[in-house]
Amino acid sequence: MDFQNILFEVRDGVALITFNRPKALNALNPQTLEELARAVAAARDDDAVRVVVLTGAGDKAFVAGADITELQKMNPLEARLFAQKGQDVFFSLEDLPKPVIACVNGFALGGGCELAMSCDFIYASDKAKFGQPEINLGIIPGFGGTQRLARLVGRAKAKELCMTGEMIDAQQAKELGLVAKVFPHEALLEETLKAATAMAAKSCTALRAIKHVVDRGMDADLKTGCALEAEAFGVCFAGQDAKEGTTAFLEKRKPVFKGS
Ligand code: CO8
Repeated sequence: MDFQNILFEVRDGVALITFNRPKALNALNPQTLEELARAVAAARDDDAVRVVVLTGAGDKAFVAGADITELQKMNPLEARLFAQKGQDVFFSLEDLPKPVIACVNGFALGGGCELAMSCDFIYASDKAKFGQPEINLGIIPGFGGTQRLARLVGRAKAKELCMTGEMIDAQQAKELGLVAKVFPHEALLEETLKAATAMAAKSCTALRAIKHVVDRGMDADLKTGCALEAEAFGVCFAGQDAKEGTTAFLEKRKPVFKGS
């Protein structure tokens, strides 16, 4: 595949997408968003890909936001369309029927924090920093940040972070429920890939069902969410993986999931 701003590789069932503009701290320009959209589609269409990991090249940044050089030139319509484009691409990560892990190796600011929040969960380096500093540029988050941050950390904390532009470290982000696990910086990628590879060996039917039910259920009332769960639970039993998993347990052996 022809990419200039990202790296895309598939190994052991895991697609690793690396934002690769380290000189601009991996800031998202229109071309990078377009390449991300293509990489997500490639991961969706490739049965060999069972889990996706996003990370940033270099030692400093995951993604330091939308590219401010590009933002500075935009008129209102272009800004609106760029925000919509980013939101569409980030929704494609949420809609991907496979787990997506953000491996946050440094700054995750503005659009970078919004990108990480569009993933299923975040593993962070102990050097990572999170924030929505758009307020310091006279603008607001535009790639879903006001909405996803409020859903993840609560309304008041989200408003505080967006209104002050304050950066928080990985440990604070974990305490807020934004980050699932924090690793020593040097171990982050290896630990994330280890977890992703282990997840790739699990039932992709069940993984898909968990993602769908948690995401859709969060937008619904409890009874509707539980109804979705019961329906998806039944769907798991329509395939071979549920039979294999339960039989392997009773036969005291490791299950081999085929993804049905
Ligand atoms: N865009 C473009 N270039 C950037 C960005 C960025 N977001 N962040 C860093 N860079 C560049 C710097 O300009 C610098 O380039 P150069 O070497 O050519 O001068 C290089 O990366 C290294 O950066 P610094 O020298 O600033 O490195 P420091 O270690 O001193 O500081 C920081 C690191 C704190 C991360 C600092 O670079 C910074 O504050 N960056 C901007 C962070 C930010 O404000 N992000 C939010 C951007 S707005 C956004 O994301 C909105 C999303 C929704 C858009 C909706 C569409 C309209």
